[in-house]
Amino acid sequence: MTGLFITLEGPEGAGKSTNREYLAERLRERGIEVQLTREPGGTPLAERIRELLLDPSDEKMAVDTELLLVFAARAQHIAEVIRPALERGAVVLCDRFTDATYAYQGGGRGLPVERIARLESFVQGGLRPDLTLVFDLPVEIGLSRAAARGRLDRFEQEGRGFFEAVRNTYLDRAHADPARYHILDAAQSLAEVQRDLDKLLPALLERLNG
Ligand code: Z5A
Repeated sequence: MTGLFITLEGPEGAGKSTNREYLAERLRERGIEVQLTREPGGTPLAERIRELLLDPSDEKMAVDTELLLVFAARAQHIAEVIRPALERGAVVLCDRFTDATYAYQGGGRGLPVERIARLESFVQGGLRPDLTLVFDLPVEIGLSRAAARGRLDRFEQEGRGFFEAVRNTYLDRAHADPARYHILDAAQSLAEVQRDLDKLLPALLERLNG
């Protein structure tokens, strides 16, 4: 595959969606094809699974059900969107991917890492992001940005300890593999975050061409 697979990760309200659009613009103005997408979701079927995952319902979802739904959506997304885009040579900018599973179902829910890793191999084969941007910020700032949007989804209703575990899992994974991850300080102003993204662009373009 000749494209570049970039994922954007981080806790709630970290600015992933906002900065995904910004990065897409910077790449498109250079004539590069960009596939914008997100997880859970990215295809009509996977978006229906997303609704199941986010909708707060009276029936408590078992953690393994949650894990399997996340990977069911991912299998569809990879087959229909991610692999075809990479085969065309596009840059795929994906708002969350499997690092979110390690952070939320692993760190947040406490599922064993090995269970997640087995599903990762089964569903993805060798597919891994080329680069993962981790938008890091203190939990209380992210939660206040999310709360400003109104109705909270099923994950956003979790307590502070859950989100601390999510954040720590992202940071641990990023520190363990600095070649793949780049941590951005998402507590800065949007202009400052985007200035940091601008600094990353030359290296991204080099990887795409190289
Ligand atoms: N999930 C999971 O459990 N397991 C998995 O494997 C996957 C996902 C893939 C849906 O994700 C949920 O799915 C997620 C984890 C779970 N849990 N939750 N909740 P999502 O990505 O759709 O949900 P989200 O993280 O809540 O998205 P978000 O809150 O929209 O965050 P964001 O995309 O990072 O932020 P944003 O929309 O760009 O910005 C939020 C607001 O902050 C907005 O008003 C911006 O204008 C503002 N903003 C952004 N940056 C700044 C700065 N720097 N300063 C000030 N204000 C800012």
